[in-house]
Amino acid sequence: LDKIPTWREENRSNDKEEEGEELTGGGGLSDKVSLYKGDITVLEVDAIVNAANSSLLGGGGVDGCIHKAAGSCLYDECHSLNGCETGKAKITCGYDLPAKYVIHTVGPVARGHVGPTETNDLTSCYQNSLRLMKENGLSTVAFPCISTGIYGFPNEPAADIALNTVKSWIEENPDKITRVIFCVFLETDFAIYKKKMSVMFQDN
Ligand code: AR6
Repeated sequence: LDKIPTWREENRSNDKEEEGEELTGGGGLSDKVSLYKGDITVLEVDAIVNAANSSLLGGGGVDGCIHKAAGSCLYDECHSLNGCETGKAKITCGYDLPAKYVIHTVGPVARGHVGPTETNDLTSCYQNSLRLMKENGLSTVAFPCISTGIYGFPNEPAADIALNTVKSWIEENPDKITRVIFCVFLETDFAIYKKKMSVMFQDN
């Protein structure tokens, strides 16, 4: 985790290094979030979030990558969980992953449509994942862009939901979470998150 800069650190090295500007304090919102582009299965965090389906028995996309990297014990534990409803989340061990736990959440099947149901369900995915973090005393987590792949949730509104929900949660639970990594896989999502985070996390 030390290798992944916080949003504050990243923006300091980009913009302010040459000016030699001293940074004050810390502990702001931008110290608690990171934008990382790449494979979520390599991240050494307390928990990575899986964009699963309601069977929890694996599939394609990030779900397939996580099951492959975690090994068959993950499948066995998932098999014992009796599935998961859309918007809900369940936690398992991380097995062969560097992450200690996997939080499996089921995003809405949007197929390009964003209505109140899709919006509420995707918001619930982030909230219920963060709630499980809190209940299990975990402090570092990485989220993929839930529902934006096979489930077809448009990228831009999905990023708004992810960022706003996480931001509110950190503000309401300031002592619980020390780092949330937004783990994007595609260049389009990287650009969307970068633009939005620059506006939302300005205390750097
Ligand atoms: N690390 C991080 N992000 C990834 C990785 C990875 N290794 N691989 C893909 N992504 P998707 P969904 C990104 O389709 O839309 C499965 O079959 C990907 O580029 O994985 O919620 C499940 O079993 C995209 O940005 O999840 C379900 O049936 C994001 O992860 C269904 O897909 C989510 O894309 C869930 O669909």
